[in-house]
Amino acid sequence: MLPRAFSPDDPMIVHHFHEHGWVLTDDLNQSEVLEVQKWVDEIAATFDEPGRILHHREMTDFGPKLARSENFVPVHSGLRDLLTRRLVTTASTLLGEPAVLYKEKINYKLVGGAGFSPHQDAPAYPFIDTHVSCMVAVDDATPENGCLEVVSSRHRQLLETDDRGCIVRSIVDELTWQHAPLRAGQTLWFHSLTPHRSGANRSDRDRRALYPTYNALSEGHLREKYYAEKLERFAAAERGERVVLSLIGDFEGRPVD
Ligand SMILES: O=C(O)CCC(=O)C(=O)O
Repeated sequence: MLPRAFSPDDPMIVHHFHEHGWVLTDDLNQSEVLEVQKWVDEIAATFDEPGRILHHREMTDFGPKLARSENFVPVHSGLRDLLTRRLVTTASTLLGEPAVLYKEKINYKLVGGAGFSPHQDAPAYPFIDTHVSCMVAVDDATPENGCLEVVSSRHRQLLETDDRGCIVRSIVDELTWQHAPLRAGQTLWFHSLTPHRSGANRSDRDRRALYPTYNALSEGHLREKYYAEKLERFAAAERGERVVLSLIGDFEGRPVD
């Protein structure tokens, strides 16, 4: 179990983040959670046009399901406000300098959805050196439905990776993994070198989460460049046994034929 959640304006969050590589904040009240759940439903129902919102699907034991949506901030004012105004304040506090949104995604992990292999995020972030991400729980996240698992205080160096860009097995086995269950509306901020992974959703409840990533404004506004690069690399990628969601091969989901 993770310890207490902080208020986002508690100055202690910086110390906790630097010491452990993650910090938990209480961000949304109950009515805001309901609103964010509605917004996420709206994104899931939005038609994906090339160059606009990107949806990714996976095959589950219950049929094809949505696995991820990204690049939705331009088309949704509520989520734009949450990710580019409200949460950017905490991102700036944690980075120690003004932050700007680099990219955003919803990981749906619907019932039967796959998990993510152990990895650090930094290798998946071209163009930037100073960055922080968070998981905003849209639904309660539990060990049964595939909440994040993190390793504390191992965010100071890049660990050895395999050919998918995930942490090699011998190191994974030595690390101390800790489940990070979240209540809907809580936010887990984590360093881009914090090792993390998650299991499949083996429960009968969906586990949706928002994941914005911020970079230091001093490095520039790179969001459009990131999505252009991602689309180019996706177009060149070969089809394999797993769905490609990221610039590293961390997602364990099966492709939909
Ligand atoms: O949503 C999850 O379960 C894990 C997500 C993750 O690690 C990622 O998207 O890099």
